[in-house]
Amino acid sequence: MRSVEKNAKIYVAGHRGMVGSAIYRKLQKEGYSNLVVRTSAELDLRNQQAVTDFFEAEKPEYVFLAAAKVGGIVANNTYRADFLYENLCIQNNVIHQAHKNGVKKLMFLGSSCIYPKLAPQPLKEEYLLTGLLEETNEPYAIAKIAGIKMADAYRSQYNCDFISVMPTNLYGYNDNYHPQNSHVLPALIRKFHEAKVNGGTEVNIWGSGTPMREFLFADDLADACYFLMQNYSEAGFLNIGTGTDLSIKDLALLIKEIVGFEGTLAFDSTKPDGTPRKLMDVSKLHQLGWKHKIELKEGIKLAYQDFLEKHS
Ligand code: GFB
Repeated sequence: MRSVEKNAKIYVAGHRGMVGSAIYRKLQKEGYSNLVVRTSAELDLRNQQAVTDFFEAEKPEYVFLAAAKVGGIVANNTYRADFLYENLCIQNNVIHQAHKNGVKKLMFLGSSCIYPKLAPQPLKEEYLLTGLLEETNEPYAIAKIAGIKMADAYRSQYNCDFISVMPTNLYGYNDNYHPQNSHVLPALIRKFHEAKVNGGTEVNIWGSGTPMREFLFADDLADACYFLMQNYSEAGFLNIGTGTDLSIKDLALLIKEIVGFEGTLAFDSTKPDGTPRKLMDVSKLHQLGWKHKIELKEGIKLAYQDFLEKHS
């Protein structure tokens, strides 16, 4: 970050996840040498005392809070209590200790699911809390909204420079390919690949295929986070996305083509569609001077290559 000397102590919470590892790689590439990381086995961020001890010992100057319990629509709808409890614990502990230990700047990462299910599209930041949330991920959304409000409350009461960013649906290196708990894009990469190599003739797509989704490559998100840590210090939050979306059916056809599967698609109406659309308005981000670089087709090819290297 321009205003930060290269040996500033920066803590990346969640550095093993898809987002945290992308941020960690970006900071290393930019020449930051004093990076602090802990695996979840080394530091359970749900444990208040453990987080207190960690911050008192390490005294990081900057924090990227990319650690969270995350998952796709079925995971969110299945583990509703876990998504609420664990994410509230993590962000309460990290944000509070960042304040108590004089962290200069903290970035909280949320998600586009914080918006009302039927808000006007594209989603502007001011639409937050103007309507009912999407039922399948309401616990996670409530936790992330609480994180935004907590960062703002610490800015108001303690003058903390804590910022929040809301990425759209993400994919990329180190994604989660779990058959039930993953997000749609990695799930379809895995399904089409396994059908191709196993001689399958049909791939099951959850829902109707009609919902629209926007997808941002995680390395682009990391670049945006690096940019905003230098150029954004306000209450509220900023959308981070590409500003374009496509239907789940069209996404499936694109992944089918890239993977080289020649069978057919079947749509499983027993699975939820979730919110019909959640396209983000990224004009504020563009006005600040940042725009994504990796387009969807190229990104899917990169993600598929990463999948092949790690899972086959
Ligand atoms: O990515 P996804 O799980 O989450 O699902 P959301 C997006 C759409 O893809 C839904 C459909 O309409 C799914 O029914 N879909 C089709 C599939 N086939 C599949 C499949 O094999 N796996 C999955 N997972 N979906 C999440 C929120 O919502 O978005 C999280 O639940 C988070 O909290 C995340 O906010 C970014 O985009 O619907």
